[in-house]
Amino acid sequence: MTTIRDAAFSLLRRHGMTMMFGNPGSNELRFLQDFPSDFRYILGLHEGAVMAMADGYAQASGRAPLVSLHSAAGTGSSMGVLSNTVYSKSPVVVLSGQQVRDTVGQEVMVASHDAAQLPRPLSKWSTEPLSSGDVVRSLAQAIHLANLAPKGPTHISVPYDDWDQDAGENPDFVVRRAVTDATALADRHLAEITASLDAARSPVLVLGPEVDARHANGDAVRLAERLGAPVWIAPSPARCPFPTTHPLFQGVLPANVTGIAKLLAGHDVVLVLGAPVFRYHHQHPGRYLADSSRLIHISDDPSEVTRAPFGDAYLAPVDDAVARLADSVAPRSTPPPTRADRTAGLDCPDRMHPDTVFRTISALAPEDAIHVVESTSTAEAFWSNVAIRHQGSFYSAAAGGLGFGLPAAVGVQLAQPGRHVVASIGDGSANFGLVGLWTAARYRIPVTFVILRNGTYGALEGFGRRLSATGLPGFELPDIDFVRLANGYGVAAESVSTEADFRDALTKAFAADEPVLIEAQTFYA
Ligand code: TZD
Ligand code: CA
Repeated sequence: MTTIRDAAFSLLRRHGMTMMFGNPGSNELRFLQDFPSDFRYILGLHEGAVMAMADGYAQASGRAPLVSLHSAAGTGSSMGVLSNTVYSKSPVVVLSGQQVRDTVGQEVMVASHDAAQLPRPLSKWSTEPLSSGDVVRSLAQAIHLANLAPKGPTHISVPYDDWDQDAGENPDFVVRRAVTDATALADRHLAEITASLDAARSPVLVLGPEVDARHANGDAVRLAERLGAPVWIAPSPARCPFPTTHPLFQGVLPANVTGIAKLLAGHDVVLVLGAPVFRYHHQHPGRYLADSSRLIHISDDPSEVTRAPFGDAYLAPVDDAVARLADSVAPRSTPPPTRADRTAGLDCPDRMHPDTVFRTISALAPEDAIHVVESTSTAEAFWSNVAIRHQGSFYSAAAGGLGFGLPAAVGVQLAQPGRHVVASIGDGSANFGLVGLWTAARYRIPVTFVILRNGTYGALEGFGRRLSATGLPGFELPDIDFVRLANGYGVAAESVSTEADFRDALTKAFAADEPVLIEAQTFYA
């Protein structure tokens, strides 16, 4: 007899989903029993960290992991991070354990009442199969949907007495079927966009996370160079789609209407590739775009193309579109644009400016290092100082939900064991995912964690000023000792307050084959 559990593991194996992140409870044990030796289970000590590790792994490997969570309480604990996962479009399949089928209606202990509903606004699809006979097919649907564009998290809740049932005579059909995304921009649409770009006096490119997710970075460079077009990264970036060292690179667009309209005003055609139009944050009412500009938007996401309030959109995969546009547009020779110079901030005697932290990281990290960043007030310092040259080199919380960065770095490092991962995390943000340190130590995952300790929720001070919100309660964070916290989780750590000491600490951390935490004393700037 093939059990539903056997069939489920065959299905996961067939889709290369042998990496599992989890935190178990009583409902999950019958699924996890006799754990197959070709699977790997990474334990996280809180579901937020579990979800972030899985999200980082999914983004950096391009492969969907399975996330095994306890019923309502466990799944519920993951949802802050899940708010990022749905926007980073990470293919993650969440499997929640459920009480015995016949008892859920009575709401016995650890039954999840209305389980499919629980993570619904934050997942692409969520289900609890109506019978044990539909578990394997439902799991397959969750896997296919997570992996089809736009990718994203899916959720399935399975009562634990289902796993030992007979899978019946058809599970092999479900296990072996393939579902392929065969969509591409039609030739006539390619010709339309090409004609608009060729007719443009001054085109500009705005690139989003999908370019990096689909490994279209190289073709984006080709397209920009053919057009001689300056390149911006779409606001609040979760990934880096273009080399920041390239002469056509301009920077990251600000997350407000008037700021973007002003920076794009001189361009008659704005081509947005693989980003929402736009993910604003700060309220600055105004016209979206100059009247003389036209915006063309290419994305594989029906929600993204339909919810945008301006521009003409094409629903298409961006890698194919960029590659073909780079071949089809007429080459032109335009002198490269200039980038405004910025003066770096100065250190205090016993604290570093964030510019110093990122300049030092960039100077000492290997050139293909991967940066996972969750340090909210230092975005400008990061983008002004850190050189990013390759695909898959930057990850940040796609919806700004803290608790992603620190554990996500652990998942990214698992996915990319050949590259160094540097996690630059604020002293506020770090506490939302600190338990990720334990997983890094437990499995010897050699991330370099840099905690920027400015002693405050810095970004909220800035927001407070913008919103003219006075008389706020204190946002200071004194007396958090990250060296002792890291040591408590089994991670070696030291605290530094000068550039020279930071250089020494980083050099040692990059040479180590285990996780290291550096608490960098900084100030809010
Ligand atoms: N809770 C969660 C889960 N996500 C959030 N984004 C917030 C609260 C609100 N929040 C921000 O948006 S930024 C921030 C908070 C609390 C402060 C982060 O402080 P930090 O970085 O020390 O990590 P800075 O550089 O000091 O701002
Ligand atoms: Ca801080």
